[in-house]
Amino acid sequence: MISKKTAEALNEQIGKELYSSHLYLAMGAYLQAEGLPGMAGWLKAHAEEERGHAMRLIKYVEDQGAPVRLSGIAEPPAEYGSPRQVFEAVLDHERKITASIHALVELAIEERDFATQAMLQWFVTEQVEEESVASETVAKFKMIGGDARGIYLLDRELGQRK
Ligand code: OFO
Repeated sequence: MISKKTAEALNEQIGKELYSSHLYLAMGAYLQAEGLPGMAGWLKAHAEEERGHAMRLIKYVEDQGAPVRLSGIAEPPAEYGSPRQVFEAVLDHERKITASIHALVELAIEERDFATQAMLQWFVTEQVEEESVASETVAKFKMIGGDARGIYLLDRELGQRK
């Protein structure tokens, strides 16, 4: 059994994961409209992953016999200045999600809640991967600068994500 405070914090995290999914879907739609289907596909696949993160947390809260409470999902931005800005926003968002996961771990440690600590380890590892992929992509955009051929090739590369 998890504490009421932990259940509330996990429910908040579920809301954040669902917002991440929404955000990446909106970013994908923006890039599709910009004529970059590879980058759009990458973000849409990422949106699916975020939904998976929410589902993983929902299952854990259910398994602990605590109530699942879904909040409304805020409207994500629909416009960005450039494809590079989209991926900078992804990196920034993932850093915030990492901080949020770490705060959950801190709470679980404080409460000597070993099961929640163990469950959260998966998310701690996942966030390392998420930040690393986003930051590599931002680095590639910096290398390319405004070169249209570079953008075209990066679109193709990101489009290979399954
Ligand atoms: Fe769920 O990791 Fe990204 O946001």
